[in-house]
Amino acid sequence: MCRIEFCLLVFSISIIDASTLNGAQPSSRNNELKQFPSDFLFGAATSSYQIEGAWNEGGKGWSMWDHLVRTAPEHIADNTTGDVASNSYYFYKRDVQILKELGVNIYRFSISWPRILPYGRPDYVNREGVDYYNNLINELLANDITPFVTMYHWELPQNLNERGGWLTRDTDDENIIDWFGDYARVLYREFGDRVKHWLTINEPYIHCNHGYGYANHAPRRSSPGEGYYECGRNILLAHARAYHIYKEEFSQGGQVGIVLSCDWAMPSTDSEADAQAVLDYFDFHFGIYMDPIFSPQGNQPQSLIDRIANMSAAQGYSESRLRPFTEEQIDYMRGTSDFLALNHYTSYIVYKNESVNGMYVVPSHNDDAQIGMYRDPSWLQSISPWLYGYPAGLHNLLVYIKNKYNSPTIYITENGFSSNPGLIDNDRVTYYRGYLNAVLDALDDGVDVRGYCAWSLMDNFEWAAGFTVRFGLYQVDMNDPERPRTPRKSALVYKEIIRSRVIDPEYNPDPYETDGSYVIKTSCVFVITLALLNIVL
Ligand code: PNW
Repeated sequence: MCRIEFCLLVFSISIIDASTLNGAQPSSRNNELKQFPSDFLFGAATSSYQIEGAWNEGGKGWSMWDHLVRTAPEHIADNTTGDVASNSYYFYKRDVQILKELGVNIYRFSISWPRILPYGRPDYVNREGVDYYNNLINELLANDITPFVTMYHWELPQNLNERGGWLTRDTDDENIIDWFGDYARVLYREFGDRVKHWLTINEPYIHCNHGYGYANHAPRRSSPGEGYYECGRNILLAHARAYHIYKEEFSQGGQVGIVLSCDWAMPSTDSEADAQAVLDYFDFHFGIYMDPIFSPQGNQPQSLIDRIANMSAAQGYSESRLRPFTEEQIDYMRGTSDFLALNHYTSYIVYKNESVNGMYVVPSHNDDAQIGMYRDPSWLQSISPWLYGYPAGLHNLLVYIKNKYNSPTIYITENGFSSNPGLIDNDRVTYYRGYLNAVLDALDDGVDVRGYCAWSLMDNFEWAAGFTVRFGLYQVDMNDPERPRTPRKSALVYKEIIRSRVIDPEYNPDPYETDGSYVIKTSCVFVITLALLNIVL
């Protein structure tokens, strides 16, 4: 009996501990009583390859990610694929239910290019793919949820990848700018009567850096000093093409924007060199994409153009590795975004580091930027090596964008934190509270930020990290064919913030209370443990 009581005690202490933990509330100001405006839009985000599954069903063609996971499976941390993922192709109604449960106003999802155009080109449209997104969009609208639709979240049709993809040249007869424009036209035609918020391309920096610079993502090219810039150049022109097609060929009354990622950077010391490193950080990560679209003069920052030209000349190139835009192209890109869709996750401390030179065998954009970066170990650390929480960084970034770019309309389209599986995700709760506080600070400072999407609605295929890293407000059991979605503590906290429009640091929900299966599972474990103990002892 005594043994059983001891076991019971240990067991109940562990439950109490887990459910009463409450994260600290980092906030630069006291926002506890402050409310989000009634028209501020809350949402959650996902992307097609990361959640849909049905990789070769419903008439879908191959994307370059389908190709990567079958030709280089060892490159994915746990050798997994997005073949099934959260299986949203079949369970999209359940996705809409959980969005409804959360009470969000908007859902940001992406359309898989090869699900609509299996071979990439519009001469063959896959009606089953169109039906899938029609069903999803209609289900969202029936539930009062506004779709924010990303046209391209890294799923280039493999067919177009093999024809040069993001490395084709705008002067080629066949090029990605035309291909992307033609694809965008199909999307406006099929869905534009109901979709009024279009996001053209997700994160040129991350896509080009990982896909064409350092070979971490599809199509795994290693060309950090040339291919990286070519990819970005094409993305800017392709985005502008999609924008012009919408404005010139359609009158659907919606808006079109681009999704840019930007983290915050602060100087390591108060030296002039480190102040320069901060300027360089923003030029090389953000200005390179932001200025051509959002600055009044257009084009990429002159400081960046000069730096890369000088570095290229010193390396023996006859022309800059950053190919210049023509005057016509500069005009074509300027002003082509009705809002900025901003993805933000983390911050860096940066310092001038000219000796990056030599770290890489070939020239690279990191080498061109001449900066070193690190984090303060006291920042909230996730399980992704690149992701540390520092909420003031978001506040600072939003104010920086307002001041530098004449106060564009901003939607935060991604912000989130990674963890291991488990429903008690106190660090994620701390992260979201901190970052939403930062948004309140920015609203106070007059930043025109109109909405916020948590990344992610649910666990999904985290690219080269496979399923080893979880970003979901909802946990997804990747071993269960039904892929049950279960709210984590962070989902319940986010839901309450959306409902009350206030961040209550005391609110401490218990996710297990909402999931009866936990009680059954833990009771079983308990009974089995007792039985085993009785046998052994
Ligand atoms: C974004 N970084 O990528 C993507 O849009 C999502 O598909 C992805 O799942 C999510 O963030 C989480 O990773 C990023 O290194 C990848 O700073 C890396 C970084 C930022 C964003």
